[in-house]
Formats: sequence, structure tokens, C-alpha cells
Amino acid sequence: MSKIDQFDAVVIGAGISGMYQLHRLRGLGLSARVFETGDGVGGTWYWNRYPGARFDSESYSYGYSFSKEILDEWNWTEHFSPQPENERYLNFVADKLDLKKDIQFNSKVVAARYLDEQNLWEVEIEGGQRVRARFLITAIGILSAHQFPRIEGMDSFKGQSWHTARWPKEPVDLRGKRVGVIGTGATGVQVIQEVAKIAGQLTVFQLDPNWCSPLNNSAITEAEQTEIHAGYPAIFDACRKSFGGFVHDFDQRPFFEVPQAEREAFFERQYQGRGFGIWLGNFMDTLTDPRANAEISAFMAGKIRARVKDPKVAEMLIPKDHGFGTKRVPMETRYYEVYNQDNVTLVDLNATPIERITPQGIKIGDKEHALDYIIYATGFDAVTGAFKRIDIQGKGGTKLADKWKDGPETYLGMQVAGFPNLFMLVGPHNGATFCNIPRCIEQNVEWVSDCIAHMQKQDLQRIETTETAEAAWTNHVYETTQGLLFSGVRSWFVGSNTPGKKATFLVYAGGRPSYRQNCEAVVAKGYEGFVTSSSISFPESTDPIHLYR
Ligand code: NA7
Repeated sequence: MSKIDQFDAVVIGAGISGMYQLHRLRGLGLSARVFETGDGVGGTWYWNRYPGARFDSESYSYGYSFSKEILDEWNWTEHFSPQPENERYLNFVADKLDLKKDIQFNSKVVAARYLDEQNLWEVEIEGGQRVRARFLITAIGILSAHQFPRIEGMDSFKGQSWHTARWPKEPVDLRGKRVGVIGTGATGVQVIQEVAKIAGQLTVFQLDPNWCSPLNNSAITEAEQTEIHAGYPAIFDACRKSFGGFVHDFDQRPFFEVPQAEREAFFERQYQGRGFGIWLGNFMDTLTDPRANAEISAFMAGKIRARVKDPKVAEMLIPKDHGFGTKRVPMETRYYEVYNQDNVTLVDLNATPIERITPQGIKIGDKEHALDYIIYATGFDAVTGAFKRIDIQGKGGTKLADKWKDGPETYLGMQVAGFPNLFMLVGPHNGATFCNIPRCIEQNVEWVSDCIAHMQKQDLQRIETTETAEAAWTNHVYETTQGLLFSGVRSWFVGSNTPGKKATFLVYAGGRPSYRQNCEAVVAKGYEGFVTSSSISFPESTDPIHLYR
């Protein structure tokens, strides 16, 4: 007879969303268990510990906003905080809220099956452990399923190699070594500019370049610290109202009604300013009007040409396949200057692709680049990838992976028809997918928690969205992409960075305020688009119930 623990809720993932969800479930008096693959909290900030990893959001706009105590007690040291500090922060929060006692670490969820008759989810952990819960809440992130390229000979390499999302905890000494980095997305850029400082020889293997923009980071002074603490309500209010949940928001002035000299001066100010200002604080038209986009792209190309000494290398670093801002803009600190260093070489894989990885390094055409280390900064099977890696089965054994084979279908990016009592935090087509993520995570968690509280109050045991509501939401998501230049560009936003994945829009491009209003309207109309039922008994105890069979 095997014992199966039962909880009111099981949460998958102990990152920013899973941690806050656990806290809120406890607040409702519910029993909950979080399962986490890693041996610590932090999610993205636990796994991505590669050199140079840091926020691209202003630190003070990124932390949790729900607790004044947490805000008061934590001081960020830099405007864009580095990974070790971010991981420390999330541990500080976990300890402060005493979360770890309900988190089972080193526990990878491999399957979750809805049991129709019992109205319970049975969750299976790698190794065979099983638990059951009334509610299953996924908090698995949109960029957590890391992916390696498919290159012949990868296993034959005699040096060491890692994906950036699985960087070892033990220190790695790259000083004086021959290092190769594959990939020049937001991650590659962070790692390249850091490794270039210490490597003997750094070779960057680039497919398509990205438009990178200065982060303009600095330490937070004492005076700024005081200002930040006093300004938290205003900071979070600005994030609440802005399109992407950032302190930056689009300039709605019609681009061509602003004189060109004024536009140029505006670009220059944004380029010298902090963070995503040049992208998400720019004229909205730069992301919708090809002529406006061409102008900002030309401005950015000029910056690259001015910063990179060798004109041939500069041209290799200027994107030709997409305009500025139509893919995620990597934030940089002296990234372009790296290519002026004698110890750095840029290899254009579009000109000559990698032939194979050899025991000694990377072979391209006639040349073998000898390497001690290979760093794969090759990205993620974004948004739906982490779902695919769990065998999730809803009513009648329907597999989520099958249902989503042509692209995700969800309601509000939070529920799926045929999968009762399953809530997705930051699911596909959820407003949190294109957002300063903790800002939208808090909204997601609070919405789900309020929904469960509503069910408790009404003595409801099951909630499930309808196919009609799901189809309408999916349609709405696609409508929000109309006229946006990035809908036609190859990137993880549309899943086209993953071989074999059907290209469909994975994120919600309607903006944070619109997403929140949609969620609020659903509640105001009595959870419109959901069907609830009270026919199945709810666990009475708030303590875990042990079922035997
Ligand atoms: P990205 O943005 O998906 O970047 C991955 C990079 O890896 C990108 O430059 C790719 O080139 C490159 N890549 C992928 N496959 C290959 C192969 N086979 N050969 C060579 N190069 C390859 O991932 P990141 O981790 O940088 O960033 C993901 C998000 O994390 C980011 O948007 C932030 O929100 C945080 P390509 O673009 O396909 O030409």
C-alpha cells in the first residue's frame, strides 16, 4: 500500500511566481506544497548564474511590491542588480515568509494527471513520488526550458561546456583560457562582455546580430537609496500604468509630427539613459511604422559604427534581418568595445556555418577554433517549452502537448478548457509574458488567489474555462499583434527559435493595463468564461490529508 499525500494545492516551481503563490495560498488557510527541480529558490535567478547575469529592469521596479516590510528591509546595491544579489534577495524573501518548509527541493515534476472522478490532480515527481491536490498551479516560467543547438560532435568536445542556464555553482576560472561563446541574444551579450575581460582568447560565434543598447548601470548611492524607498508607491504606480510594467513607457506622439532634430535629440537622451528607455520609452510608432522603425534603426547602426573600430566587424554586428526593437533588445555595458580588443574574434556563422564540434574545439570551413571552454548561450524553448517537458493530462486523458501542437490555446493565459482547476502563472498568451515580469506575476498570483478564495466562499470545487472563452481569448491575442512589426520577425516571441516548433505568437502584446482590465472584467461579470461546480467534496482539513490505497 503506497501513501499519497494530498494538498489543497500543488505549485510547480519555486521562482518568483511560485514563492508568492505559496504565500497567498497559506493566507487562504490552504495546505500547499511546492515542487522545485533545483536545490534552492529563485527560478530564473537560481539557474542563470553565468558570468554577467543581471537584471535589465531597474532593480527597484523588479522586487516584490506586496509587502512594505520586505521593501523597507531590502536595499538594492545597483540600478540593475547582478545574479548573486538577486538570488540572495529571493532567499531573503523565502526566509522572511518562512516559505522553504513547504517547498520540496530536488523534485522535478514529470507528470500531472487530472482524475475525473475525484476532481483531483495527481502529480508525479521524478523517482516515482506521487501527490494529489485539488488545485494545480504551474509557476514554471517562460524561459526555463533551455535548449542546445543541434551540432554534430557536441559530445566529443574534450574541454568543458555549459549552457548558460545550467552554469555550475562551483567557481569557473576562465582567466587566460580559450573560450568560445555560441549565441548573441540578451544572455550571450551579458556573458561575452564579462568573459572578454578575463579570457586569453574569446571567440564569439554569431548567427544573427541583435540591436543592443547601453544599460547605463551604476551603484545606488545613499541619497538615491533614500529616494528609492520614499518613491516606491510612485514607482509601482508608474509600472502599473505602463504598457510593459516598466518604469519606462511609450511616447504616444505621432513620430512624424515631431521635428527630426527633436527626434534625434530624444533618441540620444534615451541612449544615454538607463535600461529599456530607448526601446520601451521610445515613440510607439517605432514598433508599428516601418519608416519610423527605419529611422531609429539607422540611429542605432550609427552608434555601432562609431563604437567598433574595424568597419567590417561593425557591419557584422549590425542586424540586417530585423529593425530595432522588433526582437528583445539585449542590454549592454561596453559590449561593442569588446570587439576592439585583441583577444576577441567575431565569427559570422551566416557566412560559414559551424561544421562540427571536435574534441579540440569548433570546426568552421577549413578552420578549427581550438577552445578550452564552449559556452552555449543558445536560448530557450520559450513559453510552451516548460509545459511540454511535463506530461500534463486533463479530462479523459487529453494531453496538453497534443492540444497545443499547433500553438497554445488558453483563456487569459491562465486556464485551458478540459483542464479543470489547473491555473497557469505566466502561461502562454498571458499578460505577464511581455512584461517586467514580477509586476505581472503579482497580478497573476493575486487573480488566481482571489479566484480560489471566491470558490472557497461559494463552496465550489471545480472551475474550468470553456472552449468558447478560450477561442475568443486566443483570437484577441492574435488581434493584439496586428500592426506590430515584431510579429513578422524570427524570435522566441513566436517560437521560431526552436527547431520543429510551429511559429505562432506565444506572448500577449496588448500591454499590461489592457490585460489587467480584461482579467478584472471577467471577475466583475461573475467569472465570465468559466464554468464552476460544487458537486465534489472539498478537503475539509487545512492540513495535508494522507490518502491510502
Ligand atoms: P535568445 O534571445 O533566444 O538568443 C539565443 C542566441 O543563440 C541567438 O543569438 C541565436 O541566434 C543563437 N543560436 C541559437 N541556435 C544557434 C545555433 N544552432 N548556432 C548558433 N547560434 C545559435 O536567448 P537568450 O538566452 O539570449 O535570451 C532569452 C531571453 O532571456 C531574453 O529575451 C531575455 O528576456 C532573457 P539567432 O537569433 O537564432 O540568429
